[in-house]
Amino acid sequence: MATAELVAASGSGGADSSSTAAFMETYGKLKKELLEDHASEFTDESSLQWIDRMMDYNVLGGKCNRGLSVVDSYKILKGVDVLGHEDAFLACTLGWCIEWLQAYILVHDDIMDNSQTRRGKPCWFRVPQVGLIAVNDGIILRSHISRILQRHFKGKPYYIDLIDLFNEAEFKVSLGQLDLITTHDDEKDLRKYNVANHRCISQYKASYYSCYLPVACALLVAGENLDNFGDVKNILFEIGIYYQIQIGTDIQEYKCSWLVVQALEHADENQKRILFENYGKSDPVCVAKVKDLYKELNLEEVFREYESESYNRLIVDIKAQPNKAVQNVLKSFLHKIYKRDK
Ligand code: DMA
Ligand code: MG
Ligand code: MG
Ligand code: MG
Repeated sequence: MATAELVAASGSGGADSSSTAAFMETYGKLKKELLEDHASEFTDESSLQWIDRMMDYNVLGGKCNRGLSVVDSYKILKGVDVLGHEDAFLACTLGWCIEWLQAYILVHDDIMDNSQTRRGKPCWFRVPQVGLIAVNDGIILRSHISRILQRHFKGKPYYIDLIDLFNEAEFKVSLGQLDLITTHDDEKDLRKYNVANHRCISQYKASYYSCYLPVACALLVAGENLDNFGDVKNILFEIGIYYQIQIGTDIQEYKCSWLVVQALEHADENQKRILFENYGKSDPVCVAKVKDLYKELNLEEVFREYESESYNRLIVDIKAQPNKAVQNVLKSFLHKIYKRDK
């Protein structure tokens, strides 16, 4: 299941239609400002049109769960249902910065993975005339974030923290992307895959920018010092690890997925042999053998157990947070991601 579908399936998560409308409106404003900058930088109209189309193609089209989470989290921190105009704009703007970051990450990810489609459309680099210009487009999207932050946050006391945060998020994702190395044909070695490795990769690839970044943005706008929220970071990392499990459909791609590391933990020698022989092959017969083995090992049940244990532990950790508003932010986040039977 793709990331976006997954989160959509997990419920509204608190973003009502009016906050979604305000969020979309903010996109229009941010895009217009960026294009006005570009208009003074370019003499030729076609570059401007390129960037315009490239932004819409890549920044829009997802469910915006990460971005909307900034707004939700900020409302909860402030204890209000409706934000004032200026506050709403700042929260939406940071939400969009995360969506822009995601767009940049995915444009490059699809090239590296040689993927075909993204969010139901051809990957940007597959669009006629785009090709490897998409590498540069990714860099432009990343640079847009700096522009947006500069324009709207430069005077704020937390401006530098925001910049650090986005730099760190970008760096963490690129470290996570190094998992590609272990999928190379001459590097394939299932013995390198284990629970600890998997945790590390999903923390870098997903947790930091998908879970921690939205809440950290909201905390900064609320005037908090992130140094005081180390536990919050750890809690959001745990949520992110769970989140990443549900993203993976990665047998053919030889990914270090939650399922495969659990299979390796639970398999006997014979079952391990089946994994070693069939994992990471595109042949549907091999894929089916891996899936059958997952069933045989009852990984669905292993998952349910992990899910409820991890959920219960998180609830305890969240309740231990001294700040009630922060507890509520974390609970809201937890319930967006964990769609357990209630
Ligand atoms: C891409 O990872 C996502 C990030 C955050 C780097 P992936 O290639 O496993 O995911 P997808 O299947 O969405 O391309
Ligand atoms: Mg990919
Ligand atoms: Mg990838
Ligand atoms: Mg994938």
